[in-house]
Amino acid sequence: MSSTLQREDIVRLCERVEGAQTRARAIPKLTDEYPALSVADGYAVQSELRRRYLAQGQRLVGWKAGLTSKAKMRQMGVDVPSIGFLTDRMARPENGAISTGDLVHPRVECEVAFVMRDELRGPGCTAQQVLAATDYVLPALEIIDSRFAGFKFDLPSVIADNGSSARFVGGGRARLVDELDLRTLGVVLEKNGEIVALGASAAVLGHPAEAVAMLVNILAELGESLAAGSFVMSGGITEAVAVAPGDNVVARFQELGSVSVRFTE
Ligand code: OOG
Ligand code: MG
Repeated sequence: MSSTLQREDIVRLCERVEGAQTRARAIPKLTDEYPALSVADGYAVQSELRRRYLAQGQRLVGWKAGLTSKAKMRQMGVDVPSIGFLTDRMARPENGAISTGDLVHPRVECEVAFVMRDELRGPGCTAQQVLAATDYVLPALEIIDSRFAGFKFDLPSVIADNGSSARFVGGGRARLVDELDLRTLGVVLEKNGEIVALGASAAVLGHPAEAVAMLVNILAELGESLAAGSFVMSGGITEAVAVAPGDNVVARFQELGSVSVRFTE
């Protein structure tokens, strides 16, 4: 993927996104100032952000696919999937408290997460290859937090903002992929004891492993591979649900158990 941005523009946009992420301040979407920003430009900014965070001592632990279900695409008005990176700084324990003070306007998504046993490298990666390279799957909650005002963006802007990545929580029961039909897992998302969303895993590109294959193929375009041991989120099955301090959220997955978090100031 080749960006047409000058190096100084990449750095400038990256600093803007990094500032919004670390100060939890909303900024206008990047295309307001750079209307010609392309998907490749978005990934150039995201790669610079990853380079900076790793240089600051954060550890890359995996990747996330986003906008992989119709529910998510409809909610966000974007119809092309994207990827982002995950670092140890974003990981939170199951049943833990997540502070909202350092987030802009958090939303929660329920996802199937994959932990990779073998490295995968595109192009041409298939869902079959993903399943063969997977150590196990587990249920996960992703807390997304767009740094763009009103949670409104377009594809290049959200990619530059690392796919709205903020926090993630793995939990429930780890399972081997050959013990499950990963297309038909039902999930119920509850907030404060009430069902706020429900769906089935096939909502994610027909099969969540397809989202991981897509991610590996985008990584190849960025000159990267998916390392063994990576934690990979395959994308929200339902629309994302806004959360506030005091909220308790639990995602109950068929076969995979449940994963929960609560939110504080
Ligand atoms: C982009 C991130 C989407 C998912 O699972 O679809 C995402 C956004 O909606 O802010 O993480
Ligand atoms: Mg997500």
